[in-house]
Amino acid sequence: MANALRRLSKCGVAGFLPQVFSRHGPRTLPHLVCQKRNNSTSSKIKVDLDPSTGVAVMWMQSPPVNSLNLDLLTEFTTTLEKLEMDKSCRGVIITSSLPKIFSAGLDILEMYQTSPEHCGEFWKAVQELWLNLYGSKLTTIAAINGSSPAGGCLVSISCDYRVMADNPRYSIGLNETLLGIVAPYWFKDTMANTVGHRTTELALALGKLYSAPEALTIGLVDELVPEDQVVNTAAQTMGKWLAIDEHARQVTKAMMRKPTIDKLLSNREADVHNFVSFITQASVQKSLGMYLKMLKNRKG
Ligand code: CO8
Repeated sequence: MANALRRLSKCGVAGFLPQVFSRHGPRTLPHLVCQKRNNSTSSKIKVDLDPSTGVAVMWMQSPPVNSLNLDLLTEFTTTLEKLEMDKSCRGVIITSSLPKIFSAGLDILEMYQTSPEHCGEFWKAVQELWLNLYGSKLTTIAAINGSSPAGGCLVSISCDYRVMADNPRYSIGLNETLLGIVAPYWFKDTMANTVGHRTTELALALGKLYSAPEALTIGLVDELVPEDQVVNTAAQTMGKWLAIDEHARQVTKAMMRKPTIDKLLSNREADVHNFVSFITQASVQKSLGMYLKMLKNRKG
């Protein structure tokens, strides 16, 4: 289990990393990334860390649609873990370097006509990403600069705050039922923790993809801004979050999220088993095949 997660998961309502606050102290972040350090470029994620503000920007850059395949999932988790351990980093903005797309969600090809062993490995990587992101002690903000269905929505709602491009063509939601599959309970829990039970029930049952304005109305995102201001607005918002007492914020986050995280932690293997036996069913594979075909036909 990742260090970051252990820290947040074990965090009670007292005594969580008091030195973090005293080391950094509250401060504001007026503007994004002017002096960058420790920047690294890997194949699917680019990281810009500004030590003067303590803010890193993670740019997903996996064309054509940032679909979360095993490589991207693994790199995402590793990158986040490194930032968690970097004492100069206090907040992460997650965004996309691709036009019009935040992330197309889980890569369907990882679940379609692959072996049960591969599906299991893939699902563990999905769990790992969520556990690390939802449980991160860092402040996390999604700068959603394009469409964000299914797993893309999960990444977004696992962050502390969401800024989305004000474009009705961009959509976000957990649309799993449209693929003939079922969002796992921890996807559902994360959504319910964000928008409430009844809205989640409707959203999941109907596989609803909300346009950006609709997403704002139901509280699925927190703020809409013009497309070219999404990352900068996220950075300004980050400044407000980083001005809060670090220890108090982290303990509060742990208090809100720990029960949801613990539910999966105590049940990980069964969750992998359930996923593999569900996704490898002939009827589910047929639905995925039809959905992939529909995506291709839509082009023509
Ligand atoms: N996985 C794999 N390939 C994808 C995916 C994906 N999620 N999304 C798009 N692609 C492929 C397309 O098939 C296409 O391939 P090709 O070029 O070979 O024809 C290519 O990416 C480009 O796609 P588009 O032409 O559709 O690109 P657009 O810019 O027109 O549209 C969208 C981008 C809006 C993202 C659109 O591609 C889309 O709607 N994609 C599908 C999104 C989706 O429904 N994702 C759900 C994934 S499932 C998930 O995340 C949670 C699963 C939980 C499982 C639980 C089971 C128990």
